[in-house]
Amino acid sequence: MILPIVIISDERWNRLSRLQRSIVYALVVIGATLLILLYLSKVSKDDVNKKSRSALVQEPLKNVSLVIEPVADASVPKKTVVDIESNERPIFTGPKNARQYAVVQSFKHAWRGYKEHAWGHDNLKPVTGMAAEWFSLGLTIVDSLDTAYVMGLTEEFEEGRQWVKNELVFTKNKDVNFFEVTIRVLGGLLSCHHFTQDEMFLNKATDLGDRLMAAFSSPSGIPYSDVNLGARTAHAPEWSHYSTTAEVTTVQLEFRELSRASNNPAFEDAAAAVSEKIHHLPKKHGLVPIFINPNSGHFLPHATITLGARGDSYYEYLLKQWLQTGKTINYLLDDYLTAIEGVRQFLAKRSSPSKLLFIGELSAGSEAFNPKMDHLTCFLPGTLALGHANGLPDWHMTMAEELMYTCYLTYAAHPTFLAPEITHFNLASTTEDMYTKTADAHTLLRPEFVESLWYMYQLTGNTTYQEWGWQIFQGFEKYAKVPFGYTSLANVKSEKPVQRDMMESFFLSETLKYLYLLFSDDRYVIDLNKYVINSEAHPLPIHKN
Ligand code: DMJ
Repeated sequence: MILPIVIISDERWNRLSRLQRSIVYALVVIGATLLILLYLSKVSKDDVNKKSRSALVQEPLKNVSLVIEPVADASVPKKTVVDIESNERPIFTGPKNARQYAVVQSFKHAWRGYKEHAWGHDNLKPVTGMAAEWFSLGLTIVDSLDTAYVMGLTEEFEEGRQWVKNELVFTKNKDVNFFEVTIRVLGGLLSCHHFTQDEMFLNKATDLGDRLMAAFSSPSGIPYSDVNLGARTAHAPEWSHYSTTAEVTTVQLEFRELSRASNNPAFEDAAAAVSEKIHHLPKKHGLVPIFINPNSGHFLPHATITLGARGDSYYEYLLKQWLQTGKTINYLLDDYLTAIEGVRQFLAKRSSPSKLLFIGELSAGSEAFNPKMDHLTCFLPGTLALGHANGLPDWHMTMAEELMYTCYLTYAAHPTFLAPEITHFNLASTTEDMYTKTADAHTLLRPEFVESLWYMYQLTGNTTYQEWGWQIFQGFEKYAKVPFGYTSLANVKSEKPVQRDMMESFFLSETLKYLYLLFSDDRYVIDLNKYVINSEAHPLPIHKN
């Protein structure tokens, strides 16, 4: 429309009559107006399109609250969880305060004793300075190597790394426990690989994973308990036809991570099939008997139901697998929510006279309630708090806080400030809420209580949990520290407990790692939005799916 002005020269323009010039002006004005109208109509159309697109995108957000309820449809969108990029891996720079420094000194003391007296063997007997063998896999080194890394102990880490690289082999003709080797050795190697990106760790993990796969060769796919790594064969334990429920359901985080890291889905497929199979078995409101037959694929009817020994980490791995896979596998969340409701209905009771909340058991055969709680059960408050932080109901957190306090009292009740292996509760006493039988009064310096303290501290920021951890750490220092390391004790009720002369690998792998993290000023040093921690305290990255 502006053409007339451009192409008409001055001379010709001057020759036009006033009327002709007015017509040209009018044409230009009309053209310009039409152009402006056309432009405006296009902009408003785009705007409408954009608005309707954004309305469509937001539509599924209306269902966000579904996350706290059992979700039946796998297609419901979930909150996105971000894969950890290599440049986002945490950098561990060592202790930052006196308490962390004290824990590092404990780790160094234990490591030095093990190095001098049992290097390359599974365990140290820290009183006599002898070695103890279990699987002949240098268990203490492999299990505690990522703790050295997290504590910033570069010298110890390098010593261990060299041993793994040069000495760790899986070719011995020897039976090992499938679950223990998976959580301690495979889990340890995978954490070290994730943090360092050193392929040597992944190569070792893959070799081990290949050999452990023999466990799945049962008729049902439910793993056998024992694997001969050298021969690549597997079988049930000598004393039974059954596998332990918590054992067969506590390998999935590790096998999945191995698949993701090695690009071989076979590991994840075999382990995930076990969870799926168990998902379809009948249960008591989500609660499972502690034995399962790898031939038939069925639970042992009327076996004990407990969140302690042989049951515990079944529940832990339901939640953690759901988190590891970016909240995309809905039946895991369903099973977890149903089970925790089952815990509330059948296992959670209050003691007398103080009404302390505790988790009891249903006895084998009769299913009668037994008011006893293993120290192992003290993993539960941490797991409940983790679920709550990921959108699960508020009463899960209330239960976590109450159980945390009960677990604390199982320590505080004794002159050693250490907890026994098992605590019994009274349901109708007027004087004592809890008591310890002599046969149950030992301690292996287990991690579950300090593990839960760390979860509670990271997820709430409440420093009371740090104070409780510090009190327990004093108990370890005063009663369990011996010249070559830290020893299990026979009786927490005695101020002069008999020393059992055994340092469990989980004391370095888990107990000291959780204490170190608990005392960190930066409570997100290992961020629970980015990591799931396996049952042996080895951090593994969370994936998108
Ligand atoms: C560890 O080996 C693991 O935490 C396992 O799941 C349970 N028992 C010990 C520590 O108590």
